[in-house]
Amino acid sequence: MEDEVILLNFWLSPYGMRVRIALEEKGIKYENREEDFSNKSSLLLQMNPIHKKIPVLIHNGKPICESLVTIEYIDEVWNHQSPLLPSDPYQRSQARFWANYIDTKVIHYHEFVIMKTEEGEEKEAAKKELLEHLKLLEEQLRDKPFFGGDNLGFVDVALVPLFCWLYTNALSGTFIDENQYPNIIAWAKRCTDKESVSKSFPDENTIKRFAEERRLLRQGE
Ligand code: GS8
Repeated sequence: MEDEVILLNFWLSPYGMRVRIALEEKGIKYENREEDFSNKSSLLLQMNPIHKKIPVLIHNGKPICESLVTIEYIDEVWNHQSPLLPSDPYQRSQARFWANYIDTKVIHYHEFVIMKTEEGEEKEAAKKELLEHLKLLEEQLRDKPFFGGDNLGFVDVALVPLFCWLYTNALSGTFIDENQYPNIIAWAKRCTDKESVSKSFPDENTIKRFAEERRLLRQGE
C-alpha cells in the first residue's frame, strides 16, 4: 500500500518550507493543505492539540509536529536516499546543535523583522541581533558548499527558508549586505538552485503581493 502523506501548512511559514524541502529531497509524494489561522481546520486541532500550529505532517494517519522533529522523522523513515543527518554521532550532535541555534536565536528575529511593519528602534535592534547571529553562521560555513558538507543537510534545510526573499528582493532579504556575508549569500543561491528548495518556496508573485500588502499597511500606520 502506498504511504499517505499530508502536510498541514501555511505558504509563508519557514517551518513549513523546511518540511517541504525534506520531502522533496527524498522524492516523497505528499498533499499540501493550506491552513487559515483565523479559522483553523478541525484536522489541525485534532492532529496538533498541544500547540495548534503548522506544520503537521500526517503519515498514514499519524501526526508528527515540530519542524525539526519532522525532518528527523522523514530522514529516518525514508532513508533510501539523500541522508539529511550525518551518520557519525558526533557530527549528528553538531548538526542538531546548529539547527537548535537557528531555532532559538535566528528564526524569531527574522520573523520579527519580516512581520513588523513599523520601522523604528525595536526593529533596528532585531535586525542588528539577526545580523550578528548570521555572522556566526557565516563563519561556521567557511568555504564549505553546504553546512552539511558536500550535500544539502539538516542545518541547510533548517536555515534556507529564511532566504526565500532573496529571490525577489521584495522584502527584508535586502538588508543583508552581500559584501559582508559572501559565504551565506553564495550558499543561499547554491541551495535555491536545487529543485527541492526552489519548489518549496512560495512563488515570486505571491511574495511580491504579500510585500505590497505590507507596504500599504505601513503607509496606513
Ligand atoms: C513553530 C511552528 C510555528 O510557529 C516548528 O514547527 O518548528 N517550533 C514550531 N507555526 C506558526 C506558523 S509559522 O510562523 C503557526 O502555526 N502559527 C499559528 C498560530 O500561532 O496560531
